[in-house]
Amino acid sequence: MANPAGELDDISGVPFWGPDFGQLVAEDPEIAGIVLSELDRARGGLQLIASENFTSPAVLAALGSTLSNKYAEGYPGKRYYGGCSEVDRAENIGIARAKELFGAEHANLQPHSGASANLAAYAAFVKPGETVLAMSLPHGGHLTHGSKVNFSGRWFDIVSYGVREDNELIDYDEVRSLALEHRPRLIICGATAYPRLIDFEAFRSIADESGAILMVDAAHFIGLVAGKAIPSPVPYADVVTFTTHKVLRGPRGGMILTTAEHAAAIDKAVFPMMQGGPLMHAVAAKAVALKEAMSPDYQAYAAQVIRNAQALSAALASQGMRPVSGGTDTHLALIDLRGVDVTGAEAEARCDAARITLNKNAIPYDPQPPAVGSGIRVGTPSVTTQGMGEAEMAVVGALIGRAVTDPASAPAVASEVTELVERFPAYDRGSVTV
Ligand code: DSN
Repeated sequence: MANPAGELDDISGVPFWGPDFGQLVAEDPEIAGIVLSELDRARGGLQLIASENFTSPAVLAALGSTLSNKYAEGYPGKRYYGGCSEVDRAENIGIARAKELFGAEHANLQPHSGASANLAAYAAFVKPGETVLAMSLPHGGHLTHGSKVNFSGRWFDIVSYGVREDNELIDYDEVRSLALEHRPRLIICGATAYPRLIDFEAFRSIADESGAILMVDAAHFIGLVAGKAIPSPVPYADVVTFTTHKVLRGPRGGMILTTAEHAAAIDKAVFPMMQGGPLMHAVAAKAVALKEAMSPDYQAYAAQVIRNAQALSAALASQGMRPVSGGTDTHLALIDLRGVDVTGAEAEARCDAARITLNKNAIPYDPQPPAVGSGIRVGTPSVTTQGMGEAEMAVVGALIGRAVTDPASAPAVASEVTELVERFPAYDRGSVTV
């Protein structure tokens, strides 16, 4: 064996058939060119999509490894294929790290995505036709929380809750009365465009009162939980699903935490009910990200993500762009643009022309159709990874303001964006070489 565990002191001469970008350039220059131009696009502008981040070179190395080749249907020690000794070690390490980091009784690292993790949670707890109570998409929920065009809305009897019109906060009284009226089998909390903390204790008590399983879809904020910057849903939830590529800064993928009581049901739901072979390179990369998230540096990062979102939200508010609910406690702000008479779709396109990437978003009680939207969503995971702080967020807010309200300013704003991102590069020049 060329590289047994513990013999990593001198890896010179150890064959590692990992990423060799030169080979891609030689074999497929078309795709190689796209990889490079995407890197240029991402590095050349401000990335404010709240669900994106810049993952580390170590995570990318695990992702680009030969672990991608291994079939490993099943779980460590109980596989349907031979030759799983090494991937078993990677998955066991990842599971142990997830349990330690989140204080969870059980972890499943195999879901390919957040939607897959959610599908598995439904599969574990709900039968087709049974009732599920979840946050409505137009009020900040997720496609998999009951949208009619998704399996969740097609297969289950969905009852939706939302936010109050006056304060744009989750209406816990409404959640409770809907739960007692409809007696859902499953209650889901968690959102994609809700800037405030969720009261997990209140949801637990509603679930107990109505006899429901409580699922927290923590995809957006689990990285803040990992960094101890916000309270954890783990002590309250029966199951916590999430993606690993948002604030958590891991590879694209999903993960599930659950109690010992539900561990077997969740594992069976992930495999064999809805997935086949796990993506072992992604499982290993998740383990790497979890290790990174255990560091004091990561905790400082998570706290800064929130301070930056608050600074950005305040900077936008000072220009007449209203933060929904008045601000944010998390990594994202939802901004109502009606005060500056610009739609979400217009704002997204105008920012794009100025090298600022963000997304249009519905705001609660939005008069516009979803494809237009009255708002934008901005998030700070990526810019914080680049090292930006509150001072830079004030500048970013001003740049967004100019781009959104004056389309003619796009070239000037773009050149200021370039100057800013060159001072805070995403991936040091040289970390990716041909
Ligand atoms: N699409 C993700 C987001 O942007 O919030 C959620 O899955």
